[in-house]
Parts: sequence; C-alpha cells; structure tokens
Amino acid sequence: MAETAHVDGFVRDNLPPPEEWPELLFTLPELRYPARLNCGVELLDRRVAEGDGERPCLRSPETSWSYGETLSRVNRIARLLTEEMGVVPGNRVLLHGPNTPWLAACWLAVMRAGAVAVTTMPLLRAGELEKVVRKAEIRHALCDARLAAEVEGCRGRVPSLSRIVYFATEAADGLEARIARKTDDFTPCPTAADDPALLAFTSGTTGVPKACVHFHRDVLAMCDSFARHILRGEPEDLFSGSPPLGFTFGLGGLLCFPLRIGASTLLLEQGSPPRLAEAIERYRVRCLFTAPTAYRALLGLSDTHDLGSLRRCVSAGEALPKPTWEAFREATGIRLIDGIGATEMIHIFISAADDEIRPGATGRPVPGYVATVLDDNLEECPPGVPGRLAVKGPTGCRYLADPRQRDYVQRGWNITGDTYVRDEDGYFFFRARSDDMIVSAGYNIAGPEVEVALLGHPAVAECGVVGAPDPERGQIVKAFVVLAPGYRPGSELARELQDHVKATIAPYKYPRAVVFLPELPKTATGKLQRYRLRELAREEA
Ligand code: 3UK
Repeated sequence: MAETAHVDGFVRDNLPPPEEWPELLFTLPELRYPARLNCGVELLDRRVAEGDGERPCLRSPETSWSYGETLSRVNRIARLLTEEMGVVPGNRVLLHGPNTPWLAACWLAVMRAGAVAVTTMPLLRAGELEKVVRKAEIRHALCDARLAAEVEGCRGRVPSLSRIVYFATEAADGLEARIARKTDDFTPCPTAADDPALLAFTSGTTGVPKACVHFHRDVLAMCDSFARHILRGEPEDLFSGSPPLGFTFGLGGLLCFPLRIGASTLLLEQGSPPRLAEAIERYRVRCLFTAPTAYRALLGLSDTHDLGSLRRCVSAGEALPKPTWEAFREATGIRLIDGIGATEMIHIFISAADDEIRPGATGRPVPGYVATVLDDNLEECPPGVPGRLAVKGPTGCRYLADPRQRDYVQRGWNITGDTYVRDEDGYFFFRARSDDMIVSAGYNIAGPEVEVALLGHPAVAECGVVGAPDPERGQIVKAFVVLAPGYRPGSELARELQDHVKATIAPYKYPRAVVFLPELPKTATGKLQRYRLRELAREEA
C-alpha cells in the first residue's frame, strides 16, 4: 500500500480497528488497483487523455458540458478549494444541493483536491445538517445558493463550519464568479488507493446517523463490478434518474458509472416520475436509475410519454415487486434490472440482467462479490431456508467511529439486516428487512410479501404492510393502502382487497386490518418508512 496523501488524518484515525473490518476480496483482475489512485483523475483526466474531451459529459435541461469543459471547471473549483478556502488533503467538504452539473463538478473537485466529500440530501434541514457536520467535523462547504437558508442555519449552530462558498448564483462572491479568475489547470492530489474519498451517511431511522467511509478504490470498484458486468453501459448512453448524488445509488448511477465509460449524464433537480417521464422523452435517456415505486408510476405515464429510448433500467433501494417487473415488461418490453445495494457496501452487490433475470428474485452475487444466508449462530442456512443476508467483496462496511460496526460486520461478513432465501441455483430472494418480519399467532409473515400480493390488485397504487399490536395474536397484519385514481376507500373495497390477498398467497397472511391513506411516509431516499406505519398502528390499537 502507498503512503497516505492525507495531511488531515481525521477520517483515517476514526476508522474501525482492522479486526472489525469485513474481509475484502479482490478476486477479479479489474478490481486490483495501483497503490496510488485518485478516482477523480480516473473518471475525468483519463477520459480526456483517451480522446473523449469533446464528448458530452454533464448535462442538465439548461446546459451540456463536454468532458474537456467539465475538467476545466473542476480544476478551477479545486483551485478555489485549496488556494482560497484553505482545504488540505483529508479535510471533509460538505456538498449540498439538488442534482446539477455544478454539484457533480464540485464532487469531482473534492476528489482531485484529495479531500473527503460529504454529500447530503437536498431536503435536509439545518438540524439534520448539524448532526452530519458535527460527526464529520466539517469546516468547509460548497452549497447550492438556493439552499443557503438551511446551510446558514446550520452554521449558526456549528460556527466551526466557517468556510462556505455558494454556487448556482451570480453573486460576486459566489463560486462561478470566483473560479472565473482561476486558471484551469490543477495538479491532482496523489492519493493512495485506500485514502478515504467520501463519507456516506446512512438514512437511518433512529438516533445518530452512521457515516460509511469509502476509499478512492471503492468508487472505481462499484463501476468495475456492478456497472461493468451487469449494467454494461455504452459510451453512447445518456444516463438519468432520481436518486440524489448524496445517496450512493445516485453517485454511482448518475455520475461515476457514466464517466467511467465516457458516457453522459442528465442531472435533474426534480426526479419525480412525471419529471422523469418528460426528461426520458425529451432527451432520449437510455440508462435509468430509480426506485421500484417510480417504475410503477412510470407505467401509468407510458401511454402519454415516449419511453422508447430506454435500454437499461435499474431498480434499487427497496424490493422490486414481481407484479411491477411484469407490468413494466408488458408495457415497455424492458426487463428491469433489480439490484440490492447498501450505503455500507457503496453500491449493488446482488443483481441480474437480461436472460439471467428470474422475476421475483433479486439475482445472484455481482462478479467480485460472494453472498450467503446465515442463521442466528452465523452458520450457513441451506437453500430454501430464510436467514440473514451476508456478503463480502471488494467494498464493505467501515463506520466512522461507531460501535454499530460490530453489528454490521460479523466474522468478516457484512450483515445487511435483510432476511433472504437462496435457491439451489444461487439466486437470492428478498423476504423482508429483518426487523420488518411480522409474527402473528406464531406465524412469521414478511410484510413485503403481502404488499406484493396487494399490488396485484388494480385499486392499489402503493401500500405498506406492518404488524399491529393485538392482544390475542401478538400482532396482526395491517395494510396501509394508497388507492389508484378512480377508486373510493370503504369497507367494501377493504374486503375485496383482503379476499384478493387470500386468493394470491397463503390465507393466514391476509391483512386483518386495512387503512386507506392519501400517501405513505418516505425517507429522503424515497424508501417506505415502515417504522412510522408501525407507530401509526400502535397509536390506532
Ligand atoms: C434495502 C433492497 C430489496 C435493503 C442502495 C443501491 O438502498 C441502498 O442503500 P441504503 O443504505 O439501504 C440498504 C437497504 O435497502 N434494499 C436496497 N435495494 C434493495 N431490498 N431489494 C433491493 N433491490 O434492506 C438494504 O439492506 O439506503 C441501493 C445502491 C446503493 C445504495 N446505497
């Protein structure tokens, strides 16, 4: 290993002790990187050096920057960081804004400067930013001026966050004005392959958020495992989608994957399904990254929008219900690529594409990764027996100074907290988040399985199924349902949905309670918050 280039050793000093790291595997030659490696250089300079300088790189509805133009801007921003803001290698830099070419350029500049990017969800409020800034000991920030109110609110609570420059502004002290005065060359920091490149905060449901440390080599590993072997993008592809760059699903799919292969990315500030559908039609998007519920919503928009340009569509973040996969195939001819990823692993580690897909299964371990299912004693479960999903590969969990490291990594395995079953052919089937299992009258019932059954009924647009406290059965299965347009809530429809579930899966799993809601509670990354439904169920009981 090469010596670190970090002058500020804060992140390295707060890594978990080596014995608590997951076992790392570098089985494929493409995942063995040189000891000195700066992922920003690999994603940008290498493309320009190999002749992609004139090709489109970062796009938005307003602009399109070639690889050469992007590199020039990134160099100027790196100069601003190091010459005027006082950033030294290893410092954390807060990046905050909706997905735009400027935000992406700032991320690449942080890589070049050898600093550590901490990109946050654009919806975070001052109090949530404060937790991140304190945990990561952040003094520097590049932020979208439109989110200045929350960032200034955060600065008020943590004055050490003192060096903030805003972009997306015409102000004289804004980023655009300041970099206009800089030359467009910059010598990138010669980081070690295992120097930290980013801190990714988990969208944890309770308590202090956890910060996952990922190295320069990890950024490339997500490109050279899932993207290279399963996604198989092409240089002509235009990538787009909804996940924020602060979510590693978005960082990979909307920035690193396209740049690794000289393709281009369309960054959208608003990734709601109607906006996605418009953008796909207008810009002829070919590779799409979004969540299962968004694919379901896109189905309803496929009559009015031309989605014919789509070639590769990745679904992650939550389980992809088989009815959604089938309906999408029916409407568009496209076989959705499901993949389970995690912030701790940086990106997707079980997936399948094309003829390898078995609808209803997440897939098989992505090349470079191995996975299994373990029981509570960490012994391997045989095929067919559900247990705890465990995975190893070139990337893995390293929480910054957090005792929860010992929960996620056990005996060298990353334990994701999901209950899975594998079959004889090595395919992995999602059951539930381990804490979302419902125990009713002694039966184990996976909430998501009931959700899939409900989604098979045309009246159901979205739903969430949880356990509600019950004096007799311990818990009962309770469904929260958002109705599709044109359906009216009522006891008659509730009964119809219950009968539909009984006819689809084992009758004991049917929801004894059905509640209609106008919308479901979601996280900033768009995931259903089942714990909030459980709270609702407790209150109602
Ligand atoms: C769940 C899935 C079933 C699962 C993520 C792709 O979601 C990502 O990271 P998070 O840290 O959450 C991880 C957890 O989300 N999950 C994700 N994908 C699937 N469950 N099927 C799926 N396809 O509970 C997992 O443990 O927010 C996804 C790439 C990068 C990511 N960070």
